Amino acid sequence: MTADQEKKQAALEAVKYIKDTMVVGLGTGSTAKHMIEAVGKLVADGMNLTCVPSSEATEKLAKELGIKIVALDAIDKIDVTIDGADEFDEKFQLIKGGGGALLREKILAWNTKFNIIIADSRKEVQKLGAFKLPVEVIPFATKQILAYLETEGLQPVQRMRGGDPYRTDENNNIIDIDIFRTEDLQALESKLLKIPGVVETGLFLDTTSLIIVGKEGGPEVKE
Ligand code: ABF
Repeated sequence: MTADQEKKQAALEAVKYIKDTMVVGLGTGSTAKHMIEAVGKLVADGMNLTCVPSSEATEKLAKELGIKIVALDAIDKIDVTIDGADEFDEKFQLIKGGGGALLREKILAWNTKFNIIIADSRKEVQKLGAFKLPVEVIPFATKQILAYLETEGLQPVQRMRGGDPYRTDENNNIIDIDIFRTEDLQALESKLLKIPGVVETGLFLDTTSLIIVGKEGGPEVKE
């Protein structure tokens, strides 16, 4: 199976957890795109869903598919959020944010009762960090944070797009860092969040309820 076929398979398995009248968090990325298209079909078939997008891109796609979208502050709690990931390990620790949406994704996950991650098999790793960890920072502090992270041996690189600094939906910058040699991810998360100007990291260490992985023989549901 191709990675995209695995992504679609995982997405179609995940939407089975969506029930009528639920509030659903919609993730971001190419795997989430398959899920959003499937949610569009549920809505077209008459399911009454209220959805909260994790990015402007997801909001645009959802609206094109006729999905009812509300802002996070319009609801009390999200019933289920389905989102992708860049890497996950056996402890359900994730790296997210390759698509630049980590802040709103983490806010949705924190406000969700049941978080489902959908992924192709290549996302499963023994140890997080082959994929660089995205860290969202405010532009005012970016240069100083880059310098500090360099002294910490994290090999920081500011994410660029078309020759300019990448800007998130919240108009922040992203710095990608190498955490492969880091053993204590909880300690790293705390350390990063203490740096003035750091808004959020792409480490999702304890938010995930279920991981669905697309596989040749059928989706693998990890609980
Ligand atoms: C999103 O899913 C991001 O956090 C993550 O970067 C992305 C994975 O991208 P894809 O599904 O396109 O592989 O939630």
